[in-house]
Amino acid sequence: MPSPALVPLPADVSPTDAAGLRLTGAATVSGDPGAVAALRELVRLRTGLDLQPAPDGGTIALTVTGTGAAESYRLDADAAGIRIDGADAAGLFYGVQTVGQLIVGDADGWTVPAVAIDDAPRFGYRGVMLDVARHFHPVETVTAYIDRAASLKFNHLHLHLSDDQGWRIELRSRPELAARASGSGVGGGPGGFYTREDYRAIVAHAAAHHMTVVPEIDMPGHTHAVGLAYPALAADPVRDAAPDGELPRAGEPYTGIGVGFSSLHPADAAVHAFATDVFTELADLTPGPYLHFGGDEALGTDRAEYAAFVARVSGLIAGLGKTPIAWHEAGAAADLAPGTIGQYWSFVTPAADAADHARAFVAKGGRLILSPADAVYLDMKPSDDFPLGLTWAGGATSVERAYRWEPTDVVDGVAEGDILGVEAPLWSETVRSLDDIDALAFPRIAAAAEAAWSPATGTREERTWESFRARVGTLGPLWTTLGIRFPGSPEIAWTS
Ligand code: TNX
Repeated sequence: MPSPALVPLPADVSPTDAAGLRLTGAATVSGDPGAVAALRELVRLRTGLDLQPAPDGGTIALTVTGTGAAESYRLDADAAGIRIDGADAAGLFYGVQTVGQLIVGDADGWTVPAVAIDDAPRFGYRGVMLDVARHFHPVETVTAYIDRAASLKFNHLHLHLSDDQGWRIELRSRPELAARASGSGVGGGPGGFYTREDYRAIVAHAAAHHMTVVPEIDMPGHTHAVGLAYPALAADPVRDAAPDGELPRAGEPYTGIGVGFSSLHPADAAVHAFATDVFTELADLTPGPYLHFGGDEALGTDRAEYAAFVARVSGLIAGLGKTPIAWHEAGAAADLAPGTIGQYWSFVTPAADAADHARAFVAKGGRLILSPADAVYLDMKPSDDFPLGLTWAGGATSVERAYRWEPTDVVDGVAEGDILGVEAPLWSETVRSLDDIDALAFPRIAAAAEAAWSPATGTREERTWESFRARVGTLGPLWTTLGIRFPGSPEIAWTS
């Protein structure tokens, strides 16, 4: 019996020769109310069938057992029915997502093959990042991306909420940010921001899909927009990295895609008061354990002042009871708060100081989130002729390149236990809509999901590019019914 095609590959799949379940409108579903609702919705979208809820003993029985590894589940399917036992609500939710991928249609209707699956994630942090600063994306786009990511068993949504081009969240303590620094984006345009209620709605939608929101306010660089609201806090633009050659002007919106020219005055008391207000309010709005403070590409900031600044901000966040996260450059700061998480964004083969900076987080009791840009930066073009995306991370990133890397092989001296997880960022310089998001993210987001969830490469027969390529090709019909406008990547043989 061939294994059913699942992405991310489960820890253990045992197909059996027995007949599978014929799924009809007569099937019933019972158990945990949240999981019952999620399964009914998924089956309705995929098949049009309206499964009837039953008090107990349904054809499909969904249970939270309260024992076993976090986020794990056991799934047994045969001709009589399907039983899913989740260790916790998240594990049960992931079992339901697996059912969504198991359903196959033919001329006679819908079937779930007979199978036994024991599944648990490799990493506890499985993230996607959406840049809502370069182009603002409304709440309904963010919630749609949450739905997509959760279906692939991602459990963190990192929101890049501020950058040179705009500030995207309303804060009571600093009202000028939303009022004066949010009205534009790359290429001009209307910009936008989330009200506190919008942000809470995103957090709630994420939580309902077992995802934790990780908000990022990037500093001391990537802060040109702060100067539109609070001119005294921002240094004059110092370095022209804009491809069109135009140096941004202090106090005027920046609509280009250059990086590295902006900085807050890192040693000013007024800047520290600003950072305190911003992260205190963000901590208050955010139930999750992490606050990300950026720290990347502060090319115009004095090195010693940069180190003192990121150390201070990491301590501020730790003092608020949250775990700080920073891009790996912040590893250069000797006094970073112990336990700060580093987000590695160099290549699969580290460039320059990146590996040293990454190891510095581990040396201080922190762990790493791996986002190697030449593998999992979803904003890279998938092929040279693709209309959207960038190419700086070693040229176009094929699906194969997105798949073929192993987390423990990236930074020497960093072991499995030093890795908190894997995150696939989507920067939005060229991304204006949900269609653009789908076009760049899919199908490579599924490769990132497998790096984050599935057993290490080389430990399972099916944990290979050849297997992945075949498995992901079968998800086309499911993705289509979920409304995902994925491009027909020529590297994949799609099932129609
Ligand atoms: C680098 S990755 C950046 C972003 C850009 C991205 C474009 C990182 C920490 N900084 O500012 O949007 O490249 O791919």
